[in-house]
Amino acid sequence: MISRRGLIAAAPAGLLLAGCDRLNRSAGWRAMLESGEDLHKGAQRLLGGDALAREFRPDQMSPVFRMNGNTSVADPVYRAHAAQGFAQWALAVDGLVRRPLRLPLSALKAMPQRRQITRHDCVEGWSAIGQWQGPQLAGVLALAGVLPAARYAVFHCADSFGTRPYYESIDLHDALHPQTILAWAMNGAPLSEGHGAPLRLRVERQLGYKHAKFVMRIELADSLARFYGGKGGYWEDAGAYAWYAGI
Ligand SMILES: Nc1nc2c(c(=O)[nH]1)N[C@H]1C(S)=C(S)[C@@H](COP(=O)(O)O)O[C@H]1N2
Ligand SMILES: [Mo]
Repeated sequence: MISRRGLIAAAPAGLLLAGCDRLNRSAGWRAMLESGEDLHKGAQRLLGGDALAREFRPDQMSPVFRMNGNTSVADPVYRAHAAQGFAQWALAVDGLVRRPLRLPLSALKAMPQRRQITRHDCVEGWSAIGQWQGPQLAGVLALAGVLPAARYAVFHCADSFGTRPYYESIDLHDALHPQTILAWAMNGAPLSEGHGAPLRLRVERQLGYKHAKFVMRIELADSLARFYGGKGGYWEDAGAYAWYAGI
């Protein structure tokens, strides 16, 4: 179980609490946060004692951060949202959760924010240092109330290669890591489409392909077997890269 106090205590320096007061004034949100009782005990233990990826100073940020993989999305539903600046868009959080959620960008922005300057390492042999901002995935999962049977968070993306949608997955250990965030901003501005607007995963201790862009839906699951090729991600199913891409 993750209490709200536990979440904040576990968050390293740099966590921005600006959005917190506003959130606290809303009784509904507060009740949801305080009833984040559902995350199982093992998860809380992991949240506390895990190594952090290195963080960098602003002057170390790369002047150019390359875009890779899909840099635009053809899906008509996505295009309609993009045309409205994602004002009507909402992230779905469902599967093995007590309270399926639909979180608009405004709600994600109103949650406590984490801002981190990290190095992105692509398996193709390039790296870039950039700043990312968004709520911790742990906070979003606490709102939804992860059921004890859940073992993985599966990220469904809006883009595809041919007919195969991009998707990724991580286990709860990484999902609850303090540097695992749902970034809506990069280098101080809302995400560009190329970098994954409106929302992308940052899972800082794994390689680039795990950092799902264009995230539309997060599904909690007990197994990866029933998703697409069953290996937990687009590149994993293609036999190209491993599911666990720790660096
Ligand atoms: N939805 C989606 N996410 C994705 C990809 C993609 O093609 N589609 N490419 C991955 C790869 S291989 C990398 S290196 C990074 C690139 O992120 P960037 O374009 O912001 O540099 O996104 C990852 N996430
Ligand atoms: Mo990559």
